[in-house]
Amino acid sequence: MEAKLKQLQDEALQQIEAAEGLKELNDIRVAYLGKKGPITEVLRGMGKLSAEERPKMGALANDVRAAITERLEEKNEKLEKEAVNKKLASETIDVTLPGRPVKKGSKHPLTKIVEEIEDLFIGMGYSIAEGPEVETDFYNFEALNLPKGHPARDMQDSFYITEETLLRTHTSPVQARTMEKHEGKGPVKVICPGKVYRRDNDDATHSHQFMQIEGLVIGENIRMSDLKGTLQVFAKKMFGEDREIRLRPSFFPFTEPSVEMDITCKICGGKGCSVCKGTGWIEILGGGMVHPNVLEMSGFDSKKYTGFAFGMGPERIAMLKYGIDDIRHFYTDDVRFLKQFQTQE
Ligand code: 2U9
Repeated sequence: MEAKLKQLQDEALQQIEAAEGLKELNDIRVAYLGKKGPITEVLRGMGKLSAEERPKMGALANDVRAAITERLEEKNEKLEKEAVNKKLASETIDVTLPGRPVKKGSKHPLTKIVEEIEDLFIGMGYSIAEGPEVETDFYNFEALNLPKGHPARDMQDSFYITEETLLRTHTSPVQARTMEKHEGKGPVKVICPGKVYRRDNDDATHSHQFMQIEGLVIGENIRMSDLKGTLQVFAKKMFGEDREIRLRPSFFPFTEPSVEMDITCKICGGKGCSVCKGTGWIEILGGGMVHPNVLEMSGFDSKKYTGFAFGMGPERIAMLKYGIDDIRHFYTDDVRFLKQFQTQE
């Protein structure tokens, strides 16, 4: 029996030594120390031994069990440590690896131009005013000296929503609303940037939705020369100090007198080319003295107050400044176009 116990111990210790995993080790524990294991079996057979041998064999069996248990625990600890280390090694993060590059977007060229124009006028003391894109007939037309029956109110030219509401066809209703808020008291000095809508067929120079920036100054003794000086500063800051301007008589229902402003063509230096259609001049905006009817309609006394207004299309300004040949580039979001205006911001 003694030899049997020793042999069991040797076998068990050998198997424990060779065990490669925690499951295998547990199987060995169950096999040797479990209720149905060989050591339990040996102990059961002790009844057959003499009274002298019994305590000796009992002690030996307990020693064998203790030796196997101790080795099992040691090996268990070792295997657990190995398993943890293996897991840690497989989950290691190399913090020295370079990060994935983040693609940076940038402002849309139209946004940049609008902000540039806004900054320029803010520098001259203007505030920015905004208003709704869905407008009433009154603010979009009536208040701007475009009474019912005026050709510009043609259903074919505007996106009507109901008989009395439409998508604004210009940003002028924002100025009309601003004047109304002033309750007949000047001065007023605002620029109004925003989207406008017209029922046009889209082509290289037309878009059913585009942007406008309009300005309005109302005060006592505001004169045409104030408009001319303001627009001259704007043109030179926007296109270069070497540019000259000229004003031509024009017509708008909301201004009287009305003008259109040209700048000298930089491409041909004034000699005449395809961009300036051989004239040496390029039209960039319109303006004029606010029509007395418009002043009165928005609560200003036209005997006390005068004002000037102007309007421009930032798409056209951007097209001239950067040599863009098709207005649709601004709205089709082609990254090849947009990337050309990418700057670090
Ligand atoms: C009020 C009074 C007067 C705004 C004006 C223009 C002339 C003009 C066009 C240029 C190109 C718009 O973008 S465009 O299509 N605009 O020429 N706009 S005077 O006059 C106003 C506006 C509001 C209360």
